[in-house]
Amino acid sequence: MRIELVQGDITEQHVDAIVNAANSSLLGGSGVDGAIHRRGGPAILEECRALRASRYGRGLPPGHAVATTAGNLPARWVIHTVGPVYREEEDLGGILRDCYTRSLAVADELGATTVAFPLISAGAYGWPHDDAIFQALTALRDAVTQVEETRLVLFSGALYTLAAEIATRG
Ligand code: AR6
Repeated sequence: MRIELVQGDITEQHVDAIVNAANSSLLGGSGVDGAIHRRGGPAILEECRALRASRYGRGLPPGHAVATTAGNLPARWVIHTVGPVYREEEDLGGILRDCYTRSLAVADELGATTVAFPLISAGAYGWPHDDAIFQALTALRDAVTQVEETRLVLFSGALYTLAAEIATRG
């Protein structure tokens, strides 16, 4: 699987599936979640509500992933995952890596071969940027999947530069 670093807005990515850094409620929020629902339109929220009613009445747990349509976005699907809230006193890196791995497993079920990820947990959920990038790259490099191309979409130039540095460090 090819891993590309891209600076930009995930809602503009022309890929089979984009991943949303959602919260357990699946009912939207700020950050990348807000942007996806705003640009994707109400179809995504309707499907999220249906998923809550049918399968996730108690919420989607951190580290899990589930797909909906992508509404008006250029992608075909949105894969919603919930990152862990950062806690210095607890190692939750495994749950953060699960977000990437399980999103790719959902992509495999859908038959998606190109997938774009945001930097999960690195905004409202407070994860230190360098470790969020490290965990993302580790999970993507270790993944066993049919997906051919993943893009890690960095929202700012500074995050992109940091990711490029961490990627070359190995
Ligand atoms: N495209 C790409 N990346 C973006 C975009 C965008 N349009 N918008 C923000 N980012 P966050 P989290 C970056 O807070 O930390 C929501 O309210 C952002 O700069 O979106 O997992 C949810 O509902 C940062 O680098 O997600 C949850 O309640 C990264 O995306 C909570 O926030 C993740 O920041 C999830 O928090």
